[in-house]
Amino acid sequence: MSRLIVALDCENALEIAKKIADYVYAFKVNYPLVLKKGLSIIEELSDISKVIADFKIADVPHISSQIAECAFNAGANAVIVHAFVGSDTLSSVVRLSKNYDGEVYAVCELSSEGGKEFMMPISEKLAELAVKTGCSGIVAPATRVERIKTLRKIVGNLKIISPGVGAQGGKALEALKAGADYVIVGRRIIKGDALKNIKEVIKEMEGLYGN
Ligand code: BMP
Repeated sequence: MSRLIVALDCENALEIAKKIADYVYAFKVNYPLVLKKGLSIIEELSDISKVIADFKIADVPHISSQIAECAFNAGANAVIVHAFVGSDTLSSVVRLSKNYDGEVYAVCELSSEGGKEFMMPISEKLAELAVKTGCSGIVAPATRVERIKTLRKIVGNLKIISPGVGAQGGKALEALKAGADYVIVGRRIIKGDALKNIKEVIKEMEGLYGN
C-alpha cells in the first residue's frame, strides 16, 4: 500500500489526481484550492481517492467542529486540526468525526523554520494531547526527522503523517525510517510531470522495503 499523501496545492488538482491516483494513499487539499474551487473539489476528489481536508482548524470548539462538519459533508475522510488550541477543541472535532467515521490529525510541529520557535518546545505535550483526546494521528515534520522519532515514542500506534519532503528539503525515506506512517509531498510531485515525479519519489522510498 502506498505511503504517499500528495498535497494538491494547485489549480489543476483534479487533472493531476486522475493521473496519479494509483500511486497514492490519499490526497490532501488545502485552503488555496478550496477557496478558489469551493468545497465541491473535495467531493470530486473523493470519487478518486481518500481526501484529507487540511484546514488546520484552530478555533473555539463549536466553530471548529462546524468546519470539520463542512469538510466531512463534502466527502473528506480526514481533517487536520491544530493541537495548540487545546483539549476542548480537539475533543469536539474528534466527537464530530465519529459521526462520519472520519479521522482527525493534530498538528504538533510545523515543518517550517518557524515551527521551531513556539511549537517545537511544546510539541511533545501536544502529541500527548492528541493521544488523550482520541485523535487518529499527528502531523510531524519530515524536515527534522529526529522530531518524528521523539514524537513516535509519545503517540504509540497513532498514525504520523509527515510533510516537508522534497521542496522543503526533507527526504521521504528518512521520515519513514524515523517512524512516519505516511509522507506528505506537494511541489516535488505536482510541479511538472506529476506521473514521472511520483514514480521517482516512490523509487527514493524503495530502500525502506529493499533492506
Ligand atoms: P510541499 O511539499 O510543496 O512543501 O507542500 C507541503 C504541504 O504540506 C503543504 O500543503 C503544506 O500546507 C503542508 N504542511 C507543511 O508543509 N508543513 C507542516 O508542518 C504541515 C503541513 O500541513
